[in-house]
Amino acid sequence: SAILEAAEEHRADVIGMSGLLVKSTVIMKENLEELNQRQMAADYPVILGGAALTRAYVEQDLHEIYEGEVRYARDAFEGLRLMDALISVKRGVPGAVLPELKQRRVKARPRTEVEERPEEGAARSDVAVDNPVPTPPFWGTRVVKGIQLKEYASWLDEGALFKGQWGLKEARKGGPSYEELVESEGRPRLRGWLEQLHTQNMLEAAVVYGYFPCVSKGDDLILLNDDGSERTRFTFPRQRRGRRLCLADFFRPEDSGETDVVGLQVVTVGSKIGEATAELFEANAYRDYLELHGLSVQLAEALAEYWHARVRSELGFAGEDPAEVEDMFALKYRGARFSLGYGACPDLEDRAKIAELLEPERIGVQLSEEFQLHPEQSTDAIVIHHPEAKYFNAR
Ligand code: B12
Repeated sequence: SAILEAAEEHRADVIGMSGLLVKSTVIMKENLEELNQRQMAADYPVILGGAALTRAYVEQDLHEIYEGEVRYARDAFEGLRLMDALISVKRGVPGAVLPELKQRRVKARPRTEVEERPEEGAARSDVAVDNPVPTPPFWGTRVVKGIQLKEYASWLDEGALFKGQWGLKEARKGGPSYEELVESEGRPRLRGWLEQLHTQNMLEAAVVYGYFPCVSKGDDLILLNDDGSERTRFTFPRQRRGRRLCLADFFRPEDSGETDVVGLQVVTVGSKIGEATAELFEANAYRDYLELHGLSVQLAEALAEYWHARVRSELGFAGEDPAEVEDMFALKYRGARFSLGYGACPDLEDRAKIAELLEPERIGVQLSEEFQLHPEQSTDAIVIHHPEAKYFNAR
């Protein structure tokens, strides 16, 4: 594979892989098996990181498989410590050892991708079935291009950007506080970047979205054709305890004789900004890379949130929106936007159904075989208008 070729070419000491989606953890496992097969495991210690991984999965499950060293890095700093240790061991520095693996506790695995069917006859939740069903302004799909940054910039979640992406935090007691850092660094840098994005025309925000007639049946959401026949079907997992929620419950049951409406959307901020971040990375301008990449992904999220607000307005209940943007991020509006791969709808394979319905190629977005959207700064969602629809974990 490309990774192994690059490792050989650059005579790498260690191979590092990053997994953002659960799917990528499966690919990592295959890569380790390939290293075993090619008898390269002894030459290449591997460090793994990323949101989709857990320490247990790497240091227990993958450790059992891989014939070389494989370690988990929670963040870049742990990655650096591991690098130091691995290199010292390799150079034969006296007394050099790798940090010990964490003790095996319960057998933990990453969230499985295999669908677990609920037991037969699992009861529906108590979600109301008499909520009003709004009428959409049109049925089918629409493409919207040329959305200006000023339209969605106010939807940027500064906390997620500054803390989650830029890593702003109080460094030590007595040093500047988070709030001070936001004022002195966060906001000025953000303003600078946004201006640059604007003047260099680096954002190409576009949306494809639509409204589809639908009903539910058990754990299924069934999208309908004009003549009422089935167009496509999503099967969602149901909670095994508590309220026994399932996304299907937020839609009118088939036997009610009524039809409901579901919104679907794919948004992207385009590919130019991804190219710009790649250039910064190539130029070893890591701080700028990290900032711009982090901003670009949060802008994708902001665009998704902005468009969801548009959908609420088109469905006629934007009047219930809270006044403060922070309350928007806390989901204090009617309904919710569920992205595939998250707790209530974990199966990334379902993204193919959204792609088929919305044809995001029309805004330059492709779904890869690993069910990832390209460009990276894109996200899809199922928009549900039911007042009780809020995030939950189904597995
Ligand atoms: C921001 C975000 C987004 C952004 C940007 C994603 C991106 N490409 O960066 C946007 C809005 C675009 C997005 C979209 C999606 N996302 Co998202 N997203 C996140 C979120 C909230 C943060 C990720 C992030 O950027 N973190 C900041 C970076 C710097 O951290 P990091 O990647 O973890 O890396 C650090 C460490 O892990 C470590 N590390 C990472 N790799 C490596 C490698 C080595 C060698 C070392 C040493 C260290 C190391 O070092 C880094 C610095 O400390 C996570 C949840 C979470 N809290 O992690 C979900 C998450 C990754 N997303 C998720 C999902 C499902 C999606 C979507 C599929 C949703 C959808 N249906 O549209 C899409 C996929 C996008 C696509 N193109 O197809 C899931 C993935 C789980 C899964 N089922 O696979 C997550 C885990 C959320 C969740 N809890 O379910 N997402």
